[in-house]
Amino acid sequence: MSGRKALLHPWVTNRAKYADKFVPKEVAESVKRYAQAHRFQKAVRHSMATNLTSSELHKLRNIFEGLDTEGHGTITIARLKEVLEAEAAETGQNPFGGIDLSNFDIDGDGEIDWQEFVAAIMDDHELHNEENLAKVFRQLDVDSSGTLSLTEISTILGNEHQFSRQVLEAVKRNRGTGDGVETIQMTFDEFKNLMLSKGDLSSVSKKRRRDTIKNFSFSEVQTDENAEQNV
Ligand SMILES: [Ca+2]
Ligand SMILES: [Ca+2]
Repeated sequence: MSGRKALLHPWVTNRAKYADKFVPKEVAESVKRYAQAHRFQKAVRHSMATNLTSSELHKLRNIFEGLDTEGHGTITIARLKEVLEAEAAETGQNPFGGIDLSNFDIDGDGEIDWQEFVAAIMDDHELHNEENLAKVFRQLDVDSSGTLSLTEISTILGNEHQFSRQVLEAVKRNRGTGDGVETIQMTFDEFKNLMLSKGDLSSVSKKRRRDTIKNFSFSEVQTDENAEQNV
């Protein structure tokens, strides 16, 4: 069997098995929006992924297993790329075309595990659901104060302590108060705005968007800026 056939063989088998289940259009759209989301949203979605009910997970599980053709329980980014290229060769369409696949890999280990996968392809209505947002907010609010502190935000962002500070800086600028990031507490409404904002922190810092762009070095934000310049 040639290398290419070896690649395609289990893939084709799985395609038959999961006919019409592989990467539905709405999932591809969801992933595209995910790729544009800022890191804070991705990190929260990652936490939220553990809260989905089993029927919601079942649908996603089929897609994941269709991609995890060797049954390792994880998908390498290289493998996902191969599979999508095979899909494109067969159907003429790459559902994730134009998306940087490293967006899936939150911890940067080169592999996409189940939770990272769920975070990326979770339906937007799950993300936008007030109840789900409240639930994940309560989980993040370790001391049950009803607000999120720098320490609590740092927990979900892992080692990106500087980024946690930047998130609270945006909250601070929007409020226009003198509180420092060490003492400022993010409310649920601010959290919701941040989670529902598109691609940058503009809804958190509407008044000073230019400054936000300058101070935040998100690649997504820079893309936004470039897009504006090209108009
Ligand atoms: Ca990973
Ligand atoms: Ca708290």
